[in-house]
Amino acid sequence: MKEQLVAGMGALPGASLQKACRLLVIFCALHLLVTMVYYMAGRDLNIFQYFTENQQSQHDWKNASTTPAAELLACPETSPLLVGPLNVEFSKPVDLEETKKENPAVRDGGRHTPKDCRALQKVALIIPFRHRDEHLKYWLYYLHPILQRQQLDYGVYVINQQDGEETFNRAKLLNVGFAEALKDYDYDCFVFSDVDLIPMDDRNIYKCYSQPRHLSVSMDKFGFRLPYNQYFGGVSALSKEQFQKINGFPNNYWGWGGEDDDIYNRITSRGMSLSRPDAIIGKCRMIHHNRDVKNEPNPQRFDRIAHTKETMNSDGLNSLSYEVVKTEKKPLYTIITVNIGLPKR
Ligand code: UDH
Ligand code: NGS
Repeated sequence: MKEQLVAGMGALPGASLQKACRLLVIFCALHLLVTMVYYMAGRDLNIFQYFTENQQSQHDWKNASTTPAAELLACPETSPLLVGPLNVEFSKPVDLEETKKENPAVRDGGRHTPKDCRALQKVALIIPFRHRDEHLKYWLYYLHPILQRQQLDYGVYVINQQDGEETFNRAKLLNVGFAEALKDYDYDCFVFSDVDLIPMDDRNIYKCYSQPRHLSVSMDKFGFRLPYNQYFGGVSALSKEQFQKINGFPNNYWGWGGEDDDIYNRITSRGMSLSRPDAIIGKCRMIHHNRDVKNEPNPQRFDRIAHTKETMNSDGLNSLSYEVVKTEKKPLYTIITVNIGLPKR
């Protein structure tokens, strides 16, 4: 009895000691785990952001050492660099060497990639062009800073219709721009801009949306509103898929007018609609000029836009033919001079 009592009294403290030790070990393990988690988080927050923000994190992570660009976080949906309304005027002439100095991050050929984040879109800017050097200077002067603040991975392509007797053909030049830009880089978005249109607000983002985008919705020459609801002229943006879905733009609008209405018809006949900024963000200025020679109003335009549905399947990207005469990578843009032929008689 005495022995039992002694044994019993001795067993009690031993068991609680064991229990206490076990608790201590668990506590230490937990402490170690928590410390490690905080240490990792403090050392490299990117680990956590990668898994939440980056859907393809596993892929990027694996390739991080070989492709440094993939290590960058995706740029935010809204760039923090935007400033909003801009003062746009055309009184002082532009010196392109100065413009180049003011935009040191723009690479030859007019290419730019944000350095602190991975751009959400790769955008080719396509400008139809002939004999508008002064306008091009203003365009480059105003647009390069805007496009950089918009954090786009972009390139500027001026498609120059070869000098000669041919009538101007805006839409065909834009088709050429699409085809040529894709040979240069894996663009996923195409912004087609007249050379004489400058946005007055950098929140008008030169990128693509889920529907084809009309960007020049509020032009000074139309009293800062649309001239008509279906208007799609000036500046527009289509993703590669949207552009291919409509078989590109028409090739057979020679001279002024109607090609933008044809493009509108193509978009709606393929079940798409237009996306647009509001009339404040969409404000833009046009550089005033006289009518160009060899770009007289096209008398066939009304007949053509009445038949877009029938013609669009055989006139467009799938019937595009041209000859590149010269490609030059200038410090702020790539200029591609092309022979686009003559209207069919
Ligand atoms: N373009 C050229 N060179 C030309 C013709 C057109 O570069 O010879 C390009 C240029 O990018 C221009 C775009 O094509 O911005 C559209 O040209 P457009 O002539 O259709 O358009 P815009 O609305 O002029 O600029 C229409 C005639 C304006 C007459 C004004 C009279 N006051
Ligand atoms: C329409 C033209 C469009 C042109 C728009 C604005 O009448 O191509 O005017 O022109 N459509 C036809 O002629 C069928 S503008 O005032 O900018 O010269 O874009």
